[in-house]
Amino acid sequence: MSRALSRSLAEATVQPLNQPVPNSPEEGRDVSFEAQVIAAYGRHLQVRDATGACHDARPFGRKMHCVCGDQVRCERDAAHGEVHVLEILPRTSVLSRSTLRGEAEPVVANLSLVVVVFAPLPSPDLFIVDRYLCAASSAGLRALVLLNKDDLLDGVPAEELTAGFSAAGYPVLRCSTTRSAGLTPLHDALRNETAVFVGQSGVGKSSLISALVPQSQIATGELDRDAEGRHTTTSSRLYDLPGGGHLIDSPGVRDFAPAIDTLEPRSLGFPEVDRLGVSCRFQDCQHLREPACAVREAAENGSFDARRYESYRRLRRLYAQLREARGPQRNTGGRGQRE
Ligand SMILES: Nc1nc2c(ncn2[C@@H]2O[C@H](COP(=O)(O)OP(=O)(O)OP(=O)(O)O)[C@@H](O)[C@H]2O)c(=O)[nH]1
Ligand SMILES: [Mg+2]
Ligand SMILES: [Zn+2]
Repeated sequence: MSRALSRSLAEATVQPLNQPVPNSPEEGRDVSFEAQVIAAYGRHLQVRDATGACHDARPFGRKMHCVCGDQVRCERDAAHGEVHVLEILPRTSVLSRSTLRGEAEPVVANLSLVVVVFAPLPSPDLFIVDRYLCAASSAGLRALVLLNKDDLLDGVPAEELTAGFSAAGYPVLRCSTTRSAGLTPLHDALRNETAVFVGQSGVGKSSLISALVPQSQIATGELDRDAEGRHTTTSSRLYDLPGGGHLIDSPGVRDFAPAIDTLEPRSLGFPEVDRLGVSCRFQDCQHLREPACAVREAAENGSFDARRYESYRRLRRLYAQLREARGPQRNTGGRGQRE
């Protein structure tokens, strides 16, 4: 087990809900039980059972890919003092990304809301925000855009960064974790949701969760300082939100590509393209160079945010590259095959 994870799992036992199960005679029996994956670092998992007790666990079988939020059926392996995950129960939702080979990889499961966090610092990559929003839409999930560290805007109007997202129809909130500003509307938006915080490394996802879930203070122990002095979360972890709901912290990314098979092939998950595309001359318009393309015209006349349109074009190119990287598919069941 990696140092970071073993430390993070050890720290987790300090939390009130994360008490390890005491040894008991019953423990020797191989009893199957259901639990939720509350931390995932590759194949190292922590699961929480119905009594609230937490166990270190690992998937039984090479092909099983458990993620934070999964509901699973487990069995205690008394001989080795381990808990095995035997089965992932059906997921109500899954946020997925694409690997460089174009294969879908689940990131987090059974959530209701994706919170895409960005900040003035580190220098924001709004294309990453767009692509997370597309992944959320293709997973059938609601999404919220959160501008954190608004204390660092330095005179730049927040709207310059957020207007494209609002125009697309996404709720946008802004806050400063360090100044505890704007946290009440955020708390309200998260109540009774199971929300994942995603975004670039260093935008303040873990800080936000520490602020919203006071008992999670220990989670900052999970953060490693790299050579540049930046904090980095290495495993996804689920926290209980006081007043109802759950928040999942996730490791920051340098880049993100949505899973290509779940992306809606015409709009790639851009709601504006979906809306405007019905007026294109060609039904199979890809909104690039085709004549009488309502999407491109809207971008030219300013009624569709030009940066978001550029983001759509970039994702269209990436989509083609990833499909090529993956090669021909034997199974033609995916939505992406209908193109
Ligand atoms: N100025 C300012 N700094 C903040 C704010 N929120 C977080 N920070 C700082 O930003 C740095 C990174 O915060 P983290 O919470 O570790 O960021 P993260 O998104 O979890 O990063 P990864 O785990 O690498 O993905 C820390 O030094 C925080 O103190 C804020 O609202 N304003
Ligand atoms: Mg973090
Ligand atoms: Zn078009």
